[in-house]
Amino acid sequence: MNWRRWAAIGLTGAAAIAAISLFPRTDNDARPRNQIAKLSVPKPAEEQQLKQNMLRRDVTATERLYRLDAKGHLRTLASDFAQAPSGKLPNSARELQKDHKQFQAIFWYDAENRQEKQFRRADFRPDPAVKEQLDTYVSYARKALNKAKSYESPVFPAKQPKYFVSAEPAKTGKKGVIAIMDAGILSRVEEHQHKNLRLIPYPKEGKFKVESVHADTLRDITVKTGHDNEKASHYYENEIVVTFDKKPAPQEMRRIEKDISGSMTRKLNHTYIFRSETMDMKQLKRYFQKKWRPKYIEPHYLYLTNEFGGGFWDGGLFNNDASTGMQEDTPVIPNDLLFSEYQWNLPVTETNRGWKLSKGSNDVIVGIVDTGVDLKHPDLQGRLLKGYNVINPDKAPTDDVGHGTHVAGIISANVNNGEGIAGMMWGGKILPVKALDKSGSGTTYSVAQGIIWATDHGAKVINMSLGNYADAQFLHEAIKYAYNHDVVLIAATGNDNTERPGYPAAYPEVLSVSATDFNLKKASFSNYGDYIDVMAPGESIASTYPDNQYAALSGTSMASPHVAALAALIRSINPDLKNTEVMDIIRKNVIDLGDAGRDKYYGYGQIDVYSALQAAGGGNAPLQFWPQSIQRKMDRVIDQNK
Ligand SMILES: [Ca+2]
Ligand SMILES: [Ca+2]
Repeated sequence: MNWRRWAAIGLTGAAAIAAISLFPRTDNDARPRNQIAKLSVPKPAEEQQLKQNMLRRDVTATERLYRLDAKGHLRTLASDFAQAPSGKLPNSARELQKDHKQFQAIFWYDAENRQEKQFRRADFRPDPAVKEQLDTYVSYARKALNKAKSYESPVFPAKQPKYFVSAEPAKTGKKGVIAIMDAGILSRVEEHQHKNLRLIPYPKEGKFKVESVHADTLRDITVKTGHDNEKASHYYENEIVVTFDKKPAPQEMRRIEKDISGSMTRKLNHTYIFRSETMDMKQLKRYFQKKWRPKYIEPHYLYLTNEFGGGFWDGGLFNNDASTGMQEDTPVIPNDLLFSEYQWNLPVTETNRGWKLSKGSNDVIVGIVDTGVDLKHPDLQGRLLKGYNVINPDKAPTDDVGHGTHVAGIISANVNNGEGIAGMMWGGKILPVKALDKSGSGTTYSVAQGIIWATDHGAKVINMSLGNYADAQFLHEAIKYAYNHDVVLIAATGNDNTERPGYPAAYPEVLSVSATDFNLKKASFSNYGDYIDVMAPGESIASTYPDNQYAALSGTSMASPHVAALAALIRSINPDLKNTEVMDIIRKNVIDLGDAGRDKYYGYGQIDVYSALQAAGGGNAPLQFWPQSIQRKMDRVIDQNK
């Protein structure tokens, strides 16, 4: 399997602004907002081209975010510089470099006093060939500061961009701050998206041999191009998942290991993963079926991330100087640097209005089963719990891909801290669970274990921005375990523009999320079908990225965390609601899109945070829930007084 991605995005800032203004909020307006255009499936060559375009847009969008972020930091430094007593340099350059290693060198430049002081990081060692270009751009930056103007160089060298130079003047005099920025994030996003877009058939990075079968028939297939991925489900060739009715005794286990010339690599309750040195999956299956009659047996499937190359959105949303008051009709506008220009996804989901009802409680824990999270990102500080690394339990759940960090930021990047982006929650805690490895893939086992671990460690909501087209019973067992423990489970549907149901999204216990674009239309890559519950924004979503950076990415992976955050906000405003009630509120309080009512392209519609929080109601629970709600409150009071 894999979530093959394609898309044709022709977006402009004007279109994005139009989408917002076309979107007046009128309560009880049940009319559908747009009709689905006829879906067309691109041919493999077109698809490859579309993916390449997406990748370019993704890198462009990230560069824009990156430059804006750098500019914000430099303005703060320039203002410190202007206010510092003469002859004294502020400490802030060194402070900034400590946790933002992309600021390779910072110069305090003062033309009037003919002074310049440089702070270089120890790891800043440009090639001699690049150095000349660097010196030229720094000299342009000085000239700009002499005229009290800003400066930004292009990224260079052109073939493999490593740097750019940026400068901001202090408010007074011919002085200011120049920075040499490391632009390595651009090649990192490009490399990352090459894998995620499957511009290569499948990243053969696993430690073991990977094979593919047709998702429906389990017939062998060979995946040669990105296009072949749609029907394929990948699994480990020499491994098998076996669930016994009764746990094998130690001597039986020894017998199995001898018979298969292999070993049991992992186990969870009655389910075991076996790896053989000599047998392939089919031989293993025959062996276990014949000799041990297990409860069920299936390949050890691989799950991959569901993100897509980004588009880019260009245009201001609203004025940052607007009132930050909390009047009924004024959206809350946080001061996070990238919010106003890039985070189109919050106003269209009515998140800002929703904050008037709840900003999220720290009692609510959201488990993110993914590639881990950048535990040191400044915009996630204070939001992360210790978490767990399923891949390597001795290590912290650090993100070596970027995917999980991006998902975490959408839910709960620090809001109104003047840095980066605003998450959808001001409060709330993230439980990072690393179940996908550095190639962005994980297995039935690792994902199932991640879900169970998160459930056992307090997660009230679990986000799964990952999937596979094969229905794996072992994963379904883990899903049911979490569901029966009152967890709200949210999953991305996949990016193949296909009706084929993906798992875990298509399990009935899971709220499945597809992606909308800037125009509130189904994103061209987004999967669809009768199992879709709701839509959320999934194109060019700005969020946190490893090493204290920000990136714009697209995919149903980016849509899913919007709904996870909404579930957590609902559980903050009304902790008495059961998981089924939370899911119901999310489905019933939406912006209807496409054909009237529930339809297969938009599910119930796009989430509406404000309406959903109103319906969840805290002390004023909606009528349909009040008997249960009152009963549970009474039970709690009785329990407390026992
Ligand atoms: Ca922030
Ligand atoms: Ca509809």
